[in-house]
Parts: sequence; structure tokens; C-alpha cells
Amino acid sequence: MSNESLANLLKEERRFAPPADLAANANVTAEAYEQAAADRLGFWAEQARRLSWAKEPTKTLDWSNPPFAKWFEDGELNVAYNCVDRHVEAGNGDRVAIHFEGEPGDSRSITYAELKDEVSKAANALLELGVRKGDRVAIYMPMIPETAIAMLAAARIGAAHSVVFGGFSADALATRIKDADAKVVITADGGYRRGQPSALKPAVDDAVAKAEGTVEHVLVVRRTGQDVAFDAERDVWWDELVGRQSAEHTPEAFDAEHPLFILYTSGTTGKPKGILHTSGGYLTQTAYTHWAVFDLKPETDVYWCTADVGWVTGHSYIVYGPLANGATQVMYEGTPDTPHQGRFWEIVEKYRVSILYTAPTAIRTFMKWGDEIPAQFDLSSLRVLGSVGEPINPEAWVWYRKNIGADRTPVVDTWWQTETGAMMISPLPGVTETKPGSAQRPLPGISATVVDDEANEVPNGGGGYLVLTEPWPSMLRTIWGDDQRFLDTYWSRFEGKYFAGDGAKKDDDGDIWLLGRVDDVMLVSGHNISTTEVESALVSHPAVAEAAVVGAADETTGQAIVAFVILRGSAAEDEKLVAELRDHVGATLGPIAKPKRVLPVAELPKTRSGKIMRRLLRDVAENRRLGDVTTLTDSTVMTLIQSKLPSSSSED
Ligand code: 6R9
Repeated sequence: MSNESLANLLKEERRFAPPADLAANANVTAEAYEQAAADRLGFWAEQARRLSWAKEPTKTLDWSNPPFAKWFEDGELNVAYNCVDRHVEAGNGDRVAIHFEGEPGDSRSITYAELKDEVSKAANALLELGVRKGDRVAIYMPMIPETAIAMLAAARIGAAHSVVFGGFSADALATRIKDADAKVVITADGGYRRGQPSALKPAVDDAVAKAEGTVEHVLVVRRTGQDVAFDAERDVWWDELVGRQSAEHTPEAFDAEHPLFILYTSGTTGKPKGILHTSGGYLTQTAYTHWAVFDLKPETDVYWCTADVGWVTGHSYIVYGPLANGATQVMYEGTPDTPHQGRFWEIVEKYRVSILYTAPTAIRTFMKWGDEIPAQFDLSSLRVLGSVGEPINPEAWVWYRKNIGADRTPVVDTWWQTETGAMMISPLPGVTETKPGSAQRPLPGISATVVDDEANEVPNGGGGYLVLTEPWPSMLRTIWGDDQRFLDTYWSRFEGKYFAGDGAKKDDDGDIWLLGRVDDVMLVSGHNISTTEVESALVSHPAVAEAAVVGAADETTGQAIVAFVILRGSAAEDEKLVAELRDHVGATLGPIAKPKRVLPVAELPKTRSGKIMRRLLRDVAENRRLGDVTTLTDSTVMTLIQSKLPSSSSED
């Protein structure tokens, strides 16, 4: 952003109070904010006591060498023991940890006692393969229980895992194997995707060859039974090796700052960043936030996070947070429309899911498919709904509450990042009067604000950059192998503050609204306008299910707003509607935000975790050759979109 702070255009007046019964029995009350504000470190020291430590920490935070934090430094613990064994020891071995639902319809429920055996066997198997404390293990898997088991097995023996999303290419996998110097790769023959077995092993073979010799063994889970090439020296079947191991494994305690995992995020340029998370602080904050933000009652709730384990949401809110809390959860392998568009709601009905955590991209897709689909299922078990991954448009938020939550359940919009490790800004379901589209307030113990170009905090009603002003337990510790890049990327823009890369505004009550990545902010006639606000204005029109907005170079205004929209089921795409949509944005946000062009399209380009790739749309809108498309889910989408623009071609 350049000369001006982000304009604050969108007004949203709807408010939803917490349900009385939820508030009366809530895990967290408003007191938590006061307590944490009075003694932030004391608050986190208390939260760390949710964990079972082999050696209790006496120090909470060492911030003597910022931004290199040490949390609970002299404490020792085993993360896998905390996620599994201690629940069995507490007498909850028969509680289901994971209800697995395969895409073809197979299902399997795993209790905490069974999980303990499986994780112990897998830990023994990794030891037999020569993996030791401090080594790295790459995991390239479908969404099956063995993925969580593999992660916990690595954690159990003190090896850091690096999970690479199963949809990534062999090249992407090779780069990550090499960067982390992984000794073993854990994979599967394949997984089920849209009704078909989809192979994984060939990409691993290719990647291991490209990574040139760091990998000693490949451990292969049989999931689809498809034929795979097998190197007798290097490859081992999971069922053979893990199957014959002892279910006894004594967990060793590691330092709180022992590396737990590396997870790569793709920057806008250059090689992916290996975000490093460590043990004690990470587990403290994931466990606390999962318990507080979802009001988790482990004895009665059935929790379901629809993210892939390959993303940070899967790490923190499928594996570590829920299992540390002894929760019962659903894990689903496939896509929401296989074999039909009601699959998610069928699963909610089948397992009586009470807490659902999903992404705006999924919610907008359900809006497009129509209200009548969820209406066919019994969703009465739901009591808390969560959202993560992108700003949620107020209209999508209200649709979610109404059509999935029977206009009764709180919706919590949780802002956080791979780098933050756990939720940072979110309503609390028993405390906060929620506002559709706002993540609202930093959680107890978290300090965040919005600043202008000169690092001054903006007043209520102002917009600018989101920053985190105090260290937090689950913060990234560095970028793997590149401390300088860690400093440059996050800590050099504003002195002493963490720069998140997101635009944000504060409303008149001081609540925070996320406005998208600052790289996407548009500059129109000297005004900084957020893509999120224009997209939300478009989605508030009944004909629009989804919108992506970009600023394209324009001779008169600097940038002109170009909007790509996906229409809802029945809407007719014609010039009249396009004019109406432009006027609707003008009327909602003011004339400055009125798009110059509105283009109805069938699909939008998204990353594999569901975030809209506005950069590619900017290329189209400016008639440029497309940039890097390797992180795109479906590259044919761009061809379709380009065909909408008769004047453009993919050549320069
Ligand atoms: C957890 C996750 C992080 C980026 C983040 C922001 C966007 C995530 C959001 C949100 C608005 C929310 N984001 N949650 N924006 N409201 N509730 O998604 O991690 O994949 O690293 O992405 O996602 O732009 O900076 P990650």
C-alpha cells in the first residue's frame, strides 16, 4: 500500500448474541480477557498446565534475542504422549479418537487405546528404518488415519515431520525433501479423489530420484491396492513393517523447544519457506484455542475439521489440538461432491457432528449448489461452526449460520496463519456478540493491532496492516535453514512487530476485519481499496455466489477494478445483470469502488488449499502471459476464464 491507508467502505450492522445455554456452560468467559491482559505470561503458563510435562517448565518466555523466542524453555515433554497415551492412562482408552470416512464409503473408528498401539508400532518401525531424534521425515499422503499416525510416530521419537500435501507435484515434493534433508518418506499407493483412485507413489519415486540421495527408505501404506513400482532395497510396505512391530514404545521426553515439524508455505516469489514449529508452546496454544474457540466438551462433542492434514489447519486442528484435548473427531478422505453434493451433510448426520470447522471457499460452493441440499439432512447436532482460510464475506457467514446452523449456532471466524501455528483472532462462542465477516478480537493472551505505513496504530474506523505486537507460544521459530529470510519477511517491515502481510481495518468498536493480502490491495484514483470489501459487496447480491476482484492497470485511475463472479444456480448471465452488479457495488460501497468490468465465469483459480489466486486474474485482466500456475488446483480454469475476454490472449 502506498500513500493512503485502506479505505473503510463496508458497513455491516447485523449482530448475533451467543446462545444463552452455550454462554451459561461455556469453557471460557469474558474474564479470560481480563486475566490475560493483567498477566499475559502468567496466563500462558497456566495454559501450559493443560499438558502433561515430564519436567514442568519454570520459565515461560525468553525474549532476550527477538524475534527468536523460547517458550517454556526448561520444560520437557513428549507431544505424542500428550495426544494419545495420557488419555488412555486417564481411563478414556475406549473413547473414539477418529471416525474415518473414506471417499468410497468405507469407514473405521479408532479409539484412543488403538491409536496408542498404532502410533507406538509406527514409532518402532521408524526406529527400525534408522530414523533418530533430530532427523526429518517427509509425509506425502492422502487423508487417512495413517497420516496422523505417521506424524505422531515421528513426534514420538523426536524426528521432525514435513508433510507435503498429496496434491503437490513430484517437483514440489523433491524441493521440500531436499530442503529438509529428509531421511524417510512415508506415502501410500494412492488415495481416493472424486470417485477414482489417484496414485501417489509414482510422484514419490520421481521426487526421491530428483532429491539425489538424501532418502534412505520409503514406507508405503496400502490404501487403493493399485499397482506400484517397488524398489526392494529402499521401499517397505507399512502393513508389513509396522504390522510386525511391538505395540510397546516408551516415549522419551524432549525439550519444549525441540523441533516438531516443518511446513512449507509458498511465498509469492522464490523457493517455498519451511516454517519451523517446536513442541511445548505450539501444543499449548493449539490445545488452548481448540478448547476455547470451539467450546470443546471432549466427553460429548463430535468435532470435524474438513481441511487436509497437509495444511496447517490439518496439523493444528485435526492432529495436535483435538488429540491433545482428547476429542472425538471425524476425518473424511474425499471431496464434498462425491458421490453427491450432500456428502458433507450426510457425514454430519451420520456421526452427529457438533462442531464443524471449514473454509469460506467451501461455504460459497455450498451456497452456489443451493439451500435445498443441506435442508435434506438432519444437522440438529451442530452447536458451533468455524471458518478459516480467507476473509468470510458477511453474506456467506449469514448463509452458513442460517442454512447449516439453523440460525442458532454461533459462527467463529478464526484468523491465523501457518506462521502463527494456532488461532490468533477470533470470537469466543460463549462470550462474543458476533458480527458477520469479522474475526473481531485477539484471543486472550494474544496482542494484535492495525497500523499505518509509519507503524502508528490506526484509530477505530481506520485501515492498514495487521501486526502482532507480542510474541505468542505457537509462533514460528524461524524459516528452516534461513534465519535472515525469517527476519526480512516478518520482522523488518515494522520494528519490533510481526508483519502478517494482511490488510485489516478496525471498526468503530475496535473490532478487527481482515481485508485480504496487502499484495492484492487496489489503488484506484489515489484510494486504497481492499479486494475483500468489493467481493463481499458482490456476494451480497442474490445472484452472486462467489467473486474475485483485482486491480488492473488503467490509464486514468491508476488501477481499475475488475470483478470475476460465479453466479448462483438460477441467475441468468446477461448485460443487464452485469450493469446491475456494478450499480449494486456502487450503492453498497460508494462510487469509488464500482467495478469497471464484471465478468461472469464458471470457476475461479484457487490454490490447493482453496484460496483465490488473484495474481493470475490480474494477469488475465491486464492481458499478460500467465505467471506461475503450479500451485493451481485445476489449470484448465484459466483457459476458460481467458476465453471470456475476447480482447485478451495469453501472449504478451
Ligand atoms: C490458517 C491458514 C494464512 C492466510 C492469512 C490470511 C488468510 C486465514 C483467515 C484469513 C481472513 C480469516 N486467512 N484465515 N483471512 N480471515 N479467518 O489459512 O493458514 O494457509 O498459512 O494462510 O490466510 O490472508 O494470512 P495459511
